[in-house]
Amino acid sequence: MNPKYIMIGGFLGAGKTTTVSRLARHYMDQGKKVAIVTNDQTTDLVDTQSLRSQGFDVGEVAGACFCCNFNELTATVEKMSHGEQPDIILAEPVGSCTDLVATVLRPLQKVYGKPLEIAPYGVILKPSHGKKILEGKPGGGFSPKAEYIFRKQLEEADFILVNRIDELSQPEADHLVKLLEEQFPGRPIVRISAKTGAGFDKFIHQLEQKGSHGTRLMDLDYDVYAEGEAELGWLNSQINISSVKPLDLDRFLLDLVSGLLEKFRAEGAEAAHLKTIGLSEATYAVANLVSNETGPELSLPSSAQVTSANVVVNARVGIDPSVLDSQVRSQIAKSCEKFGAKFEVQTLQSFRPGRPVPTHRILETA
Ligand SMILES: Nc1nc2c(ncn2[C@@H]2O[C@H](COP(=O)(O)OP(=O)(O)O)[C@@H](O)[C@H]2O)c(=O)[nH]1
Ligand SMILES: [Mg+2]
Repeated sequence: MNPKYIMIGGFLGAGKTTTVSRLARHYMDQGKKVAIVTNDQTTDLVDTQSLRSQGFDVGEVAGACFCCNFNELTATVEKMSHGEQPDIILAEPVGSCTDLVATVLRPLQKVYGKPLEIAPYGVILKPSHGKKILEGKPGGGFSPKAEYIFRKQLEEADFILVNRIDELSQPEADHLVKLLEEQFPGRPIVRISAKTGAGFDKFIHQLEQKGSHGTRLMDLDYDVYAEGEAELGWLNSQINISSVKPLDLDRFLLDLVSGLLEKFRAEGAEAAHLKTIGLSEATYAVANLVSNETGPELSLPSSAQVTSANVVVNARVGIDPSVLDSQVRSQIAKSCEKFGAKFEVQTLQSFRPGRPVPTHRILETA
């Protein structure tokens, strides 16, 4: 059997990593060999650390998105095979990327020399930003160019996943489904909760559909796409913290995320996704912020008291990267002071994503 390539798309903070983790466990429980590939514009990825901590086999494409670093995607998958092909490859693209059918799925079928089964391409709708963007109301938190990317991601989907139904009322979920049906007709819509697993039976059924998938090619204005991406400040950092007295790792991460949210609000800057992981010996905790409105979430608690930890921060915010840089440095100092900890910034990179220049762009389905 050829390996099955399952790519899960969706905007920053939509729930891709949580979904990939749940799917990986599902396929491993069936005795399948699963390889996960994460992706980011630079190194020090919270997603990689989080998925590895959960015991998965994870390869990383860091430095450019899959579309602009296609050869690295295929090389990473091959490196992970260790002479034995995985049955399932789960790939998570960067949440600000689109045009993935033409730049990843078609090239995997037409350029990559090895046979793969391409699963139907599912894209996750992020309800917090999705509602505002699909309702077309001004002040959705992002500029029209960033909203263009959000919509284009949904347009190229074979099917759409409405995530976080654990938090949505039935009328709220129905409203989102109606907006999607009107604006993106012809794509099956599946309601899921990546957190609880609700709806995953229907979701997995979609992934098992046979036929030709990943072929929904679309027009895309690369100028608008590039400008939309470049409106985001991007920051990845790794910090070591230590304290004499044990500190509560979960509370520390929540304090860091809450403090940063206050700073974003003070600047009128919308968070697309802020994610943090604290790693300490055998334990880890993950805290996230997916929009200014929804507030901080402790996604994976550690319930641990620690005297040292490696903290990784990944932020994608509608703000100048140099401002984001100083906000993160200042909040780290503030949270460490509050918890009586010392810190050392190991790495910190902040920038605006550059113009996407895909390795391949195939605009024919045949
Ligand atoms: N309540 C709830 N939270 C979720 C769900 N899916 C993801 N999240 C949370 O949303 C945040 C971002 O999820 P993540 O998987 O990292 O998103 P990604 O950026 O698309 O990979 C994390 O705090 C997750 O715990 C869900 O179905 N329900
Ligand atoms: Mg992710």
